[in-house]
Amino acid sequence: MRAPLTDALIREAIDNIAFDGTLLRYERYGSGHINDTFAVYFCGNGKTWRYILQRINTDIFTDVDALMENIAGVTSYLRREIEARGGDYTRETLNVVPTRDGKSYYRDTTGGAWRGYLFIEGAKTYDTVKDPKDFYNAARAFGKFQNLLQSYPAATLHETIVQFHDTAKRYRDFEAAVAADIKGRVKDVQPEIEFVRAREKDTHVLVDMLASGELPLKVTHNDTKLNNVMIDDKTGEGIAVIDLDTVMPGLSVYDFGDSIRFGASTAAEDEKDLNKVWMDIKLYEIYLRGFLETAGDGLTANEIQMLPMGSKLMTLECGMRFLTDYLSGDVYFRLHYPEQNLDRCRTQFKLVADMERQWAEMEALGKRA
Ligand code: ADP
Ligand code: GN1
Ligand code: MG
Repeated sequence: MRAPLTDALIREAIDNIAFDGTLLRYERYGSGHINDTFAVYFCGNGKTWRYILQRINTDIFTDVDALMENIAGVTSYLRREIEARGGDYTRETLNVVPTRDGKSYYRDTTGGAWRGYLFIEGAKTYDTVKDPKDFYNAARAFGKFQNLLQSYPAATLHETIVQFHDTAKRYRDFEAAVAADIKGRVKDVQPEIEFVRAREKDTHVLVDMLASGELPLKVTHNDTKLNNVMIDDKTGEGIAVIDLDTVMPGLSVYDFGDSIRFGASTAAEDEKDLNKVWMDIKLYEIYLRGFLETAGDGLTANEIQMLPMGSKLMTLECGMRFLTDYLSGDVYFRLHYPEQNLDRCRTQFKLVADMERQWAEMEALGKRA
């Protein structure tokens, strides 16, 4: 378990990372569910600037050396690619700020692990699609990222979370949580449990295709939500793909699908009013177009055909994970209120049902593309 976050602990981390300038203040930042993220403000010579400081979730990422080795490898590779194209690597990828003794992260006195990043300025992440153009540009950014990573030496990557998107294993974890029922919540979520059980067979489809060689194993991002891509304030382009903790070998169709799960929804991930939650087929079409423009050449016919299934299974898996966490006493995802995981799981299942309703159209869009 991670120690409670105190000002003293945050200050200790700030003091030990080689940030420039005189510290002004820090604040919680962003809406990620996993790490503790802060913006830290500094000044000097009449200017102010900021960095990102993160306490890594070591309950989830237990091998921080392996995790940071991946990040160092991927970011330095991307830096070379960006420089070769005349781009600005300080904005177009993450840049780790080392600790004062030259390491990639700082281990605090409670065992917590902290890292610093250059702050990517002049760009934002979005929690919902406000302008479809942003979603199109996010698609292009994730597609390009996926394409670039195809020449990355996969064998050097550590698996930071084992079987992260093994949907069949996620199903078994869900059944184990139902059987254990440690919080006595099973009785309250029967419709949700039945929803998942009715789709047990689906959870095998893509992992089976991977096992049989019908789908290739690629280096993928594995957490392609809209708020993991920085959209440039001026150009609207997806300038940088961030949150690289889960870059690992995986399925390209899951990277596509996770973006659809989050960004093609008409409502927030924790919307309570399910009448507001739909999968917007127009947003699906827009994302598909952007993704195929940049990643399309590297995709096989089977991958393109399985994009709808990738979308449905990433959404089902995420719903199962929220439900499993709810049944297990909310130990994984950060909560802002008590029943949030239940609300989150319900939106995901509503989206799955809505994808099933629009299945023929989703498939037809892929064929026309
Ligand atoms: P989590 O794993 O908890 O989702 P992220 O790495 O995605 O953590 O960071 C959370 C949020 O912080 C992001 O959605 C983004 O808004 C912001 N963020 C992270 N890194 C940077 C950066 N280098 N520059 C600017 N904003 C960032
Ligand atoms: C987490 O870290 P963040 O908030 O970008 C989670 C994803 C889920 C997502 C659901 C390492 O993503 O797998 O899809 O929440 N990341 C991890 O919103 O588990
Ligand atoms: Mg994130």
